[in-house]
Formats: sequence, structure tokens, C-alpha cells
Amino acid sequence: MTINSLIENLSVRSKISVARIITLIENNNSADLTELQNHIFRKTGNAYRIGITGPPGAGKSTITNQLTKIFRSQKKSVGIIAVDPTSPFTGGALLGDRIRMSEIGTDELVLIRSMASRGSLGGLSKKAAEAGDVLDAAGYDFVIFETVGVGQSELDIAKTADTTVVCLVPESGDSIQAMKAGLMEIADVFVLNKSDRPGADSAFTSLKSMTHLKFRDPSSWTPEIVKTTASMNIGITELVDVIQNHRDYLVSTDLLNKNRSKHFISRIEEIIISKFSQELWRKSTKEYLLANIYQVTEGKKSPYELADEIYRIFNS
Ligand SMILES: Nc1nc2c(ncn2[C@@H]2O[C@H](COP(=O)(O)OP(=O)(O)OP(=O)(O)O)[C@@H](O)[C@H]2O)c(=O)[nH]1
Ligand SMILES: [Mg+2]
Repeated sequence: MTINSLIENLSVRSKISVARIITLIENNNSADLTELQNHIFRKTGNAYRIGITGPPGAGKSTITNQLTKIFRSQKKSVGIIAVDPTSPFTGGALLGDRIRMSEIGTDELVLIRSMASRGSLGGLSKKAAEAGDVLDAAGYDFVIFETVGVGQSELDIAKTADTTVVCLVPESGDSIQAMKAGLMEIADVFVLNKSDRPGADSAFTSLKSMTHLKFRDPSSWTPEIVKTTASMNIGITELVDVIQNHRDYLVSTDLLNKNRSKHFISRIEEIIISKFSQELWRKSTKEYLLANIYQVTEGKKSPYELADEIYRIFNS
């Protein structure tokens, strides 16, 4: 299939075209696809993007599966991107598998895609965002990003989501860990999953007091907390309601657009930095660096001085 026919076929009913375009983007590290991505981008803007993150095994896939079933009962189509920043090897297969094997896996209007890091984390969140664009352009009503909360990557992915759901479990100290890992900063909604387990009530209370301490401003959004037992489909309708509340809040305050423009600013900055660094590191600057690095190693010049010299060569 040519790129043009892929674009023509781009719709929720053509999973093959969608999957092929995502693969093209995933494998491409050059600017060759700019034109394709320009085309795709013009068709985006209609999907609502939900990020679901949290520690390994917290129940993210189970929740994604149950959420998707509700969205489907509302006749909405759902594209799911399971991002596995921990695994450069499996192609992210494990993350996606639990969903793929479930009832929604065979639904014509649900597309599930796994993406793994292949060594570069920064690149992964960029590509996940671009894959989200493809699903958006294809007409999926919801795009869900599932990602394990282990570091920077989920923070980056949160940048591209309209609503970020942080999924925790009652195990002691989990909410404290979330604070440390920066999940508090990105959460619009907390899910306390596995509420069938002991300690759920006290975990709920401590999470509640934490969010209220942190978000005192009554005019801004205070993350809502939903207790769920995803494996038994308990609490999921409430979660859908809370996501909808957040969406309404974003729309009524115009924050939906403002946040999206912030995301675009970061994306554009990244594109420019990458263009700039390709230009900067041409043959002459790289050679100059390698030929003169000994001066820094021997303490004759500081790294700043050598960087300045290289920058001057670049500008001349
Ligand atoms: N007891 C209990 N188990 C649950 C609940 N939700 C999910 N599980 C189980 O927890 C395990 C992990 O669930 P997943 O949905 O795969 O969790 P995940 O966060 O997607 O895991 P990773 O993607 O590997 O990080 C599975 O065995 C689920 O059946 C729940 O509410 N209560
Ligand atoms: Mg999972």
C-alpha cells in the first residue's frame, strides 16, 4: 500500500491502515514522514485522550479494559496505546496482552497497540503521542495511553493526555511513593484500585488528605479519588463520571485548549531542538570536539569554554 492509499483508508474501520501508519512512524527516525504526519495532523483534534499510569500490576490494563467496555456501550470507538518503557525487548507485548486477550480485543471499533522503548525513552513518549495522533485522525473517539509509572516517561505521556488517571493500590505507602515519583503533579484523577483488599479505607483517607493539602486553591481542579475493584467491575461507572467531570471542567474553563497548546509548545520545542542538534553536529564541529577534548581532560579548558568555541564555529 502506498502512503497515499494508507491516508485515504485511515478510518476506525481500517485497522490495517492505522496499524501500518503507526509502524511507519515507530520505525522512522528521519524527517521522511513529515508530509504524512502533516496530513494526519490536520485531521486530529476530535479524540479525547486519557492517560492511565501507576505502579506495575496496579490494575491499569484491567481498568482500561472495563473503561473501554463502557465507552463501547456508549457507541464510542476506542484506541489503546500500551506503552512499556521498561521493556526494549518484548515489543511491549506483555502490557497489551491482557487487554488483547479480553472481550474488547476482537471488537471492530477497538484498536490496541503496544509500543516499547527500543532503548530511547524520550523517543518513546514522542512516538506514543504521534501514534495517538494517528488514532485521533482515524476517528477514534477516545485514545487511552496505558503506561507503567516508573519514571520520566509517564510524566511525558501525561503531557499529551487531556485527563491523566493515576492508578494506585491500598498497599501501605503506595500513595507516599506516588508523591515522591511526581505522580501527584500529573494526576487529574486518582483510582484506588484493588479496594477489595485490606487497608483500602485508610489508603483512601490518606490519599484524600494529601490531595486536599496539596490543592488548596478552590478555583482550580482538585484531583478526585475513585475507589475501584476493577477485576469485579466495581467503581468503573464512577470513574467514567469523574473523567467526564474533569472533561467538563476543562471545556468550561477553556483549559482543554490551553493545555493542548502547552503540549504543542513542548512538542515544537523538541522538534526544533532535534533539528538544531542535527545541524550543529556537522562534521567540522564533531571533529573539533574530538580534536580538542584533551584540553578539557587535562584541565586546560572548562567544558563551557570548549562548548563556546564549538558554538562559534557553528555560527561562523
Ligand atoms: N484483587 C484484585 N485484583 C485485581 C484488581 N484489578 C486487577 N487485579 C488483578 O491484578 C493483576 C494485575 O492487573 P493488570 O490490570 O494487569 O495490572 P497492570 O497495572 O496493567 O499491570 P502492568 O501492565 O503489568 O503494570 C491481575 O491479576 C488482575 O486480575 C482488583 O480490583 N482487585
Ligand atoms: Mg498492564
